[in-house]
Amino acid sequence: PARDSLLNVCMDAKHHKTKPGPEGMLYEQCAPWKDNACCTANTSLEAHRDQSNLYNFNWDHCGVMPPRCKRHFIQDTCLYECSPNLGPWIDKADSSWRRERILHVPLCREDCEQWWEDCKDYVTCKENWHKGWNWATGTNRCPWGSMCRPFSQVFPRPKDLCEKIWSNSYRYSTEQRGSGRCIQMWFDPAHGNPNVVVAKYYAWKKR
Ligand code: FOL
Repeated sequence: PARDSLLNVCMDAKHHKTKPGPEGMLYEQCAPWKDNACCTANTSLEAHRDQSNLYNFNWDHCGVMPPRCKRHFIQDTCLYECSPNLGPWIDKADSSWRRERILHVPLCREDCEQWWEDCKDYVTCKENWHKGWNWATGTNRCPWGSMCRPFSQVFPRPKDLCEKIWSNSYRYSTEQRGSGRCIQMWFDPAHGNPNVVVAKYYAWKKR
């Protein structure tokens, strides 16, 4: 595809807008994207709720997820739903709930490592959180026969967490925050969105 078609775009998925644009207000952790976003204000609010109506996903499937861990999942949801800078990694998805997905987005090492550090004492029963849950009650519960184990066992290294949890949405990048070579889940919008230049770099590098 033309390289420009990889920039400033939204994936064709469950809650994404068709095109990015400004949103007057985005909720808390999603606010960094408010000047140009693929999410609506309502999606940004739902991203902060337990059992949100986005995917009816229950973070607390093995007991209550501590807030310092949950904030990373909220931030991941904000990036996934709101970022207009993931175009170089949009891929076809063969699933019932979205036509496109992201694949191998190079996540900055510090963002991945902090996510793992803050979640390593929490527990889960699954390595891939996209598939294989028991949805009989309307929300995801651990499938029969799976056991709740510490994150540090299910995901021995930060790379395992970031890559495996959402079916390779992310690739663990050894590049650092601020390098312009990796996508940041966390950023201070006072200095603009650092992922704009990262998308440009990979749009020219790819294909
Ligand atoms: N964050 C990132 N970075 N990438 C993502 O792809 C992503 N996806 C979600 C949330 N954050 C993300 C969406 N999460 C199901 C489970 C999780 C989910 C969306 C949907 C679900 O319904 N799973 C069914 C299978 C459905 C199907 O594939 O048709 C299951 O078997 O559990």
